[in-house]
Amino acid sequence: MTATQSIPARPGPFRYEPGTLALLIIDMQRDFLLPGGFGESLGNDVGLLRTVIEPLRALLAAARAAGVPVLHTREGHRPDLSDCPPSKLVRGNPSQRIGDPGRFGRILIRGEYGHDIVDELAPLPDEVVIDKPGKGAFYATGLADELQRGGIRSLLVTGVTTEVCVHTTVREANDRGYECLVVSDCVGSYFPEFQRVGLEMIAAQGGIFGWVADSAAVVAALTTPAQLDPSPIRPV
Ligand code: TIU
Repeated sequence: MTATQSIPARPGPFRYEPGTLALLIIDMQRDFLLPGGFGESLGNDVGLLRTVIEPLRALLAAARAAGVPVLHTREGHRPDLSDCPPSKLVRGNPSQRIGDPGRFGRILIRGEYGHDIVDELAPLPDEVVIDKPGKGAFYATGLADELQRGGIRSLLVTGVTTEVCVHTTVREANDRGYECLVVSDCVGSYFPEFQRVGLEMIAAQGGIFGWVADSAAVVAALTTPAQLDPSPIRPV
């Protein structure tokens, strides 16, 4: 018998073995969350995304207190843009594209102030930070190796934006056998309708990509002792 934990979720309880769970925080970078960054350069109002910071800060504190490993990602590119496909480079406002000077340094370029994670969610020295050139966190990164090394099978997925980097990452993770719980108030979109539909898509069809629950349900589980459970959870 293994000790398992269960979180009330849609479309049904999300069960996991506590030692195999990690918190994945996608792209909570200044370039997406602060005025003057990449998100705004694409024509977006960054205000909606900022609602994610406080609930995610509380969830991050609970995960750290429970000993749940935390992995952060950052979307961005090398200063010479050699890892940025031309198709990505030419999109958006022609006067403010990836690599151009923005209010917080060159937009979405590694090492620049705007590329880094917002102060409220700053990684601790022992937490993994994955730099990714794409929308998905598995593409051209060491994330799969990190998860395997840590024995991780279940992911609490948070960050921005719901329908772009969160969705792409959840789909990638699902195809690789990871069980993903998307935390509804800890993911954000520039578009309210995409937020709603993005979350519905995850849990539809019996959980086609994963599960959805709010941070209150997740924090409650993280602070409750696991139960001995006779029915095994299918391994990755
Ligand atoms: N534009 C948009 O919604 N998102 C991105 O470009 N990247 C992430 O979602 N991180």
